[in-house]
Amino acid sequence: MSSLLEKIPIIRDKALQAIGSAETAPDLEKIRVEFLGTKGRLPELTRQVGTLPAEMRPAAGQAANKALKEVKEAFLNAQTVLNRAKSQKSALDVTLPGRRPTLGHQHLISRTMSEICRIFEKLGFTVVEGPEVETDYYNFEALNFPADHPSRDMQESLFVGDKLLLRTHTSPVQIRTMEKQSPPVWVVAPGKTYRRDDDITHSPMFHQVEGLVVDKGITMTDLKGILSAFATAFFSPDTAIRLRPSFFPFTEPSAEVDIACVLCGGRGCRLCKGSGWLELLGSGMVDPALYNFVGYDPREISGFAFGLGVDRAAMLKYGLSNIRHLYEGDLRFLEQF
Ligand code: FA5
Repeated sequence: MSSLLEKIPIIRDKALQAIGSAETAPDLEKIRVEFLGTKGRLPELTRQVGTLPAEMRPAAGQAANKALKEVKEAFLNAQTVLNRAKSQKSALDVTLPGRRPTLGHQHLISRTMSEICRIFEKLGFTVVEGPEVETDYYNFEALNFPADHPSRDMQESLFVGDKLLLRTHTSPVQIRTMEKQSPPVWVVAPGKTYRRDDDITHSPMFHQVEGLVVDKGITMTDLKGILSAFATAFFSPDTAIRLRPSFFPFTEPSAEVDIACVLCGGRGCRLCKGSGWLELLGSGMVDPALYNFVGYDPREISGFAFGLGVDRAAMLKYGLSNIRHLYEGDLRFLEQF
């Protein structure tokens, strides 16, 4: 009995010392097998307790169980410490190649929109905004659209409620701005617009920049001068523009504005279908009927407005053949810009 009771702390101390000096997981495993394994030294002592006379067993059994428990705990602690050290070591492996953070950049549309606004800001315009969900009043009625105009039809515009629709153009911002401020007005309004359109040059959601100038003595010459200054700043210094008669319910007279073809410079090519010109935007002199809606006096002021397709401008500037490239989110395409 006495020799077993003496042996238990000796073996326990040996085990604890070995565990304390183990530096690697394999070392620790060897120690576990030697002291705690099925045929290990501590379970062997526990078995020997059974061979003792009955009166000696309780004290020896308690000592053996206590030693076994202490060694198991020390083993588990050492295992945790070694595992932590291993994972920290791999996290700090300075020889591994670094991970470069992927740097994003502005989408081509956002960049084009900002660039257009910056050019007009330099020409004295202020940037304003309006809602994308618009009322029939601002999108049509106050812009002089007749009640039976096809764009008021569900088939043409995207209605979201009774007399509530996704704006089909940025022109409602003209009315909202004139309601809020008196002349002189020199504003551009960038934003998203929506139509039931879908082909290689038309998208159901696209972007426009609206321009509105209302001031004393504004004429069509000012319209042409401003848009010409824009075209040379945005495309290239020798870009020519031309005005073609057109119709919009809210401008009179109205004009589509074309730029000289960005590919052939006006000589005629595949892109401009031989005409030498590419359509860029709609524009015109503000129809005096609009001034009635906002309380301006047409005898004192006059104005012009224009609506520029941002997607179209980006396509022309960067030679894109399909508007869908702008919306597919393909990084191979987007990263070129
Ligand atoms: C208008 O939207 C008028 N509000 C523009 C205007 C404003 C005229 C102020 C007069 C005064 P239009 O429907 O032509 O006009 O559109 C203007 C431009 O938006 C087009 O030249 C084209 O560049 C672009 N655009 C029109 N529909 C789409 C579409 N579905 N996808 C991409 N771009 C489009």
